[in-house]
Amino acid sequence: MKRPESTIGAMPTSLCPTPPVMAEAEFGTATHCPYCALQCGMHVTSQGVAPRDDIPANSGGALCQKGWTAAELLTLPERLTTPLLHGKPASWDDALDFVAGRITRLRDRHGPDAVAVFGGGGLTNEKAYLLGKFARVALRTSQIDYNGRFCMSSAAVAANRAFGMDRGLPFPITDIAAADTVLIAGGNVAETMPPFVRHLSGARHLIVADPRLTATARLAGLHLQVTPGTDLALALGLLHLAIAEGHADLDYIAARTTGFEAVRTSVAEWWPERAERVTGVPVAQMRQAVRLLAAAGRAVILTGRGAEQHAKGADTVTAFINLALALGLPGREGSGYGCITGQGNGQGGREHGQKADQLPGYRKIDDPVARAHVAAVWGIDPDDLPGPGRSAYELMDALGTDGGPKALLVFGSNPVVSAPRSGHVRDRLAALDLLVVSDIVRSETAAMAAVVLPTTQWAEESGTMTNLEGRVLLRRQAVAPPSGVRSDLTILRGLAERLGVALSDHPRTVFDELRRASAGGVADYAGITYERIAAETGVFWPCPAEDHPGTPRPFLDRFATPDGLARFTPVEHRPPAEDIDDDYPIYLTTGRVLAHYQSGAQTRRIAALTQASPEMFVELHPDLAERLEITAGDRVRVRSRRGTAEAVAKINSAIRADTVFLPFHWEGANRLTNPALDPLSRMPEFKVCAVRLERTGRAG
Ligand SMILES: Nc1nc2c(c(=O)[nH]1)N[C@H]1C(S)=C(S)[C@@H](COP(=O)(O)OP(=O)(O)OC[C@H]3O[C@@H](n4cnc5c(=O)[nH]c(N)nc54)[C@H](O)[C@@H]3O)O[C@H]1N2
Ligand SMILES: Nc1nc2c(c(=O)[nH]1)N[C@H]1C(S)=C(S)[C@@H](COP(=O)(O)OP(=O)(O)OC[C@H]3O[C@@H](n4cnc5c(=O)[nH]c(N)nc54)[C@H](O)[C@@H]3O)O[C@H]1N2
Ligand code: SF4
Ligand SMILES: [Mo]
Repeated sequence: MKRPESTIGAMPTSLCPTPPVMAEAEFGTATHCPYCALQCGMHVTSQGVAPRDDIPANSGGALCQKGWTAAELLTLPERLTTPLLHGKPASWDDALDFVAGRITRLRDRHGPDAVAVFGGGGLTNEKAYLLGKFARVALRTSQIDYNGRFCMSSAAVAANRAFGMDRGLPFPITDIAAADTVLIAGGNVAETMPPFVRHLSGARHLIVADPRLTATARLAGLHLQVTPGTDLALALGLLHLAIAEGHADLDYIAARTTGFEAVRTSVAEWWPERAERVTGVPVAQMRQAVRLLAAAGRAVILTGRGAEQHAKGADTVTAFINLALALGLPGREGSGYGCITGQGNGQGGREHGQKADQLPGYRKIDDPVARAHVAAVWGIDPDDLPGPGRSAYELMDALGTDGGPKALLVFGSNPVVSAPRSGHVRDRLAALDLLVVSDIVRSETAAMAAVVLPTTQWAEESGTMTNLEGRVLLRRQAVAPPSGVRSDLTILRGLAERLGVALSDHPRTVFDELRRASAGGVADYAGITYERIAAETGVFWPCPAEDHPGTPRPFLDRFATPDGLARFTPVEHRPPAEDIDDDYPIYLTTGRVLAHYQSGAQTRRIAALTQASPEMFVELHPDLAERLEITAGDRVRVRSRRGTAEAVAKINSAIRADTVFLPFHWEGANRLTNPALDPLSRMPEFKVCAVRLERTGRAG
């Protein structure tokens, strides 16, 4: 059971290649990776990138394959450098005049909600903030949401409900190294954040819940091979066992929480055999997991998208938080619950107002006090602030319909590939009067747009990013952008100007305004300055004043609820929105591979990464393959009630025999996925639906 130190101490070389040798003098400007929420520190040099060793997330100089090849993004031959109007090169004035003219006409005819905005968790805090302000003040629309709805929303709901605050990791990532036991439910960090594995190296016991024996699960002493969509039952079963075996920390529960009795009653019927029947995880393994968590001096429970991207994701995360609270973990140094935030600015991107129901500082848009504060910073009447709008998929679903938006402006997302039931999303985008996309390349979504606006990217501009720990970082400009492109901030300023509203496009000015807008909110950035971030290698929010040290561990003394107590909430298991049946007898789950990022718009254009992972594959178990007479390399059609996808068969006993896996980095996987939404978070059920498979071509 106890893992030998050596299995996790060293990073497998395939996950983290050796750095190229680079002389000190050649180091360019210190910045951060363009991709995930680990936000590894890197230098951009004339020869590529080199890791920084002052950033704790990747201290010791780790980068993954995507990070090592990131400099190629700066010289992509397919880089957009001129605006496109109906597919033809146009001047900036012509493109922006056209967009503003169309917006004005649509607004006059149908009202301000005829124009919608879709943002992204990869945008800097400055961009996310300005996008929200642009929507509410310049467009006066309520119709804004972003791709974080597809990513972080279920964990956010659960953390807000339990702790009164949603900071992915409410502790520094380095705390994880000191934990005795770490449980990861539905996260594959060895592929999605390889340097994260270094922070697991101190943990003596790693437990991973995943329907696949992933690279991460291989590092674990205990792999709980759950049936897709059953983590809620797993967490209920684990809590039942923890209570039954006397592991509930009653002193902690009395001192720091409220609501335990109702939860205790609700898990009484989740005896382990029942949990085994639903999840497929043997009772003995559940018992072992509970004992390892309970025996640990320090223990950490983490969730990833595997547990969260379900129509019951918010309740699933709540069930894991209930388990953590019963064991007395949150708010104790070195222990706790955390969600592994995904996108580069997945944390900051969900705090400053590009979400349908939110204003800067993680304020609620329907809270009169929040509206008054933000309206004062923006110099408008609170009554002129729109109310909450539609969530991401509901917004996509309404495009071009009666009463739905007629125009959509996309900044930092490629929903044609990444949204659920993407065939339908394509149809809705095609029904728009106006689609505008700001991007660095002609993504699948940009290819549908009437207007494409070429923008600057990461190392070509400065801005702040908040990493998965809630540490606000400075991503500095390291190179000059190609001529012809404009930053998203300048694009927003240009459009707002044409609509009669003045906005600044200077990152630091925008950040200073964000600080004021966030002051007094849950995510309070008031005391954070570019100078402090540079001097302190990042500042943890909340940080209400310039002489405040920032808050690495916000829950040590009290939780962010009105009474300071964490809330237990009883939750109930239910089956997936679409279960398997005779017509569609196999579970489909989706996720990521090491070499590609998200919709693949960036990484599919990098030679080393497409070489490592050239095409869409479907992973299936040898028993299932034999039954379907499929052999490795065959071409396979995967079909759900919503569409079909073609893929190459990859046969692998690491996956459950009732489940197949598709990466979503190519257009296809999401034609199949089910847009059933979580009632609380509006997160779609990316991680489970029912499919059938047929062979369409032989290998070779
Ligand atoms: N290489 C790479 N890294 C990335 C990204 C990327 O696109 N590529 N994206 C970044 C972003 S935005 C995010 S959100 C993170 C995501 O990071 P992760 O959450 O680690 O990524 P996923 O591959 O989506 O899902 C993790 C695992 O969930 C498992 N899973 C599927 N269904 C279930 C289920 O029902 N229950 C359980 N317990 N597990 C299940 C899958 O088999 C998969 O191994 O990664 C970030 N890092
Ligand atoms: N089936 C399935 N679907 C999923 C998921 C899953 O696990 N399974 N995961 C979901 C998750 S967690 C996420 S986060 C989403 C992500 O999916 P998307 O929202 O599609 O994310 P990206 O592919 O990162 O899209 C970013 C786009 O913005 C461009 N870009 C990069 N930098 C900038 C910039 O500074 N400004 C502008 N304007 N553009 C820029 C990139 O070139 C790219 O085209 O996918 C979701 N979809
Ligand atoms: S782990 Fe994430 S932040 Fe670090 S190099 Fe890889 S993609 Fe970049
Ligand atoms: Mo994500």
